Amino acid sequence: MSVINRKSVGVVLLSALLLGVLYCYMYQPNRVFGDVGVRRENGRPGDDDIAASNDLHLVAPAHLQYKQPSIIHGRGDVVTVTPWLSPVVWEGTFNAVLLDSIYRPKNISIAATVFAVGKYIKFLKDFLETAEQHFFVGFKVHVYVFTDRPDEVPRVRMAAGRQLTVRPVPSSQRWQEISARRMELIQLLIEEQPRRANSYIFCLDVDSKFHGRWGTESLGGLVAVIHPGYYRDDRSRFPYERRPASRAHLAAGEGDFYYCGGAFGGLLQEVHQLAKTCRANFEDDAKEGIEAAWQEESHLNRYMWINKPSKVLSPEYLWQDFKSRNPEIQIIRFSGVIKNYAEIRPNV
Ligand code: UD2
Repeated sequence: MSVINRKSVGVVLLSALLLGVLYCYMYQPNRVFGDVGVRRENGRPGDDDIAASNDLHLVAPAHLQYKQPSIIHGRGDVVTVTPWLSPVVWEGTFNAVLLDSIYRPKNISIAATVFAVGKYIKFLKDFLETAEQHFFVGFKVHVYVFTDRPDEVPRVRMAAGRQLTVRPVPSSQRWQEISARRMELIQLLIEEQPRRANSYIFCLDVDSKFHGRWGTESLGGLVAVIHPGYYRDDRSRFPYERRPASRAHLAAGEGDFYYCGGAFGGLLQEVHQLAKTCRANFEDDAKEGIEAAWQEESHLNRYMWINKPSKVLSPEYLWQDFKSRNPEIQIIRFSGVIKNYAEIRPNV
């Protein structure tokens, strides 16, 4: 073997050795998941060869004490689980301290979209101020305001870890278009976001105020809110799109609940799928001259009939100020203000 060949073999062997050392260093379990020094009692991913999903794995602090949960006593006046076994969130069904302790170490981030086009800008101040008091307090929140009046966006003091971004959008002469175009803009916003686990988004109506806690209990893959106007009704009375020609249509005997278009959310990837599908169906309907009865709300209801939400929020999460409170509504967390449609909409 020549001197040069010997040198090459030496270099190759040395490189292989270095790569081996590097591989062992990177793939020691505790290093990958970054929990060096954490005791094994919490069973975090990293302690085993197979990692658990960060979202599904709910780790509580070791010494947290809270009221004993009961398996036989609970809310007897409302249904707290759907037929496909997703929780329905009502006051009294969750422990806020426990949930916050579980989610805080996960470094979650919450985006919220809100549209304030035309005269609806006047609702923005109350929306933002009350969100500071009640919406994911103590967590990372990024509010995206879509408006055609960026200069009129109010300055609201936000706590550390919370921020606001204004996105200019064109004005419109039709309220139906403003409401429906939200799906497209939500889809595009999500496509810009970095792909990371534990990022959630909620899409909310601006003509509303927060009155009570809206926090980690609302987190889930795909999250729907029961519309306050129809939750005691038979489904034959739900205002679904009924014309078979529309891609939003639901036939008699179909549909679980009537969900509202004014609040929905979940993990970024789930809401992206929802927004993309509703937008495509809305646009394909439009090409055939059809607009669903309640625009994107109708498409959302069709979507949720096929793609069952993994968490359902009770009407506590979107009430309407003009409605008197029913006995099962122990707290109103978010509620639509009374408005004069003729005065604020661009068309009737
Ligand atoms: C219902 C839904 C709403 C939507 C609509 C059907 C609830 C509580 N509300 O509300 O989400 O599904 O039916 O289209 O479920 N907007 C503007 N400028 C306008 C008009 C609308 O910014 O000129 C935005 C604003 O964010 C508003 C949202 O669109 O909150 C919905 O419009 P709306 O509140 O007039 O619709 P409404 O009350 O019929």
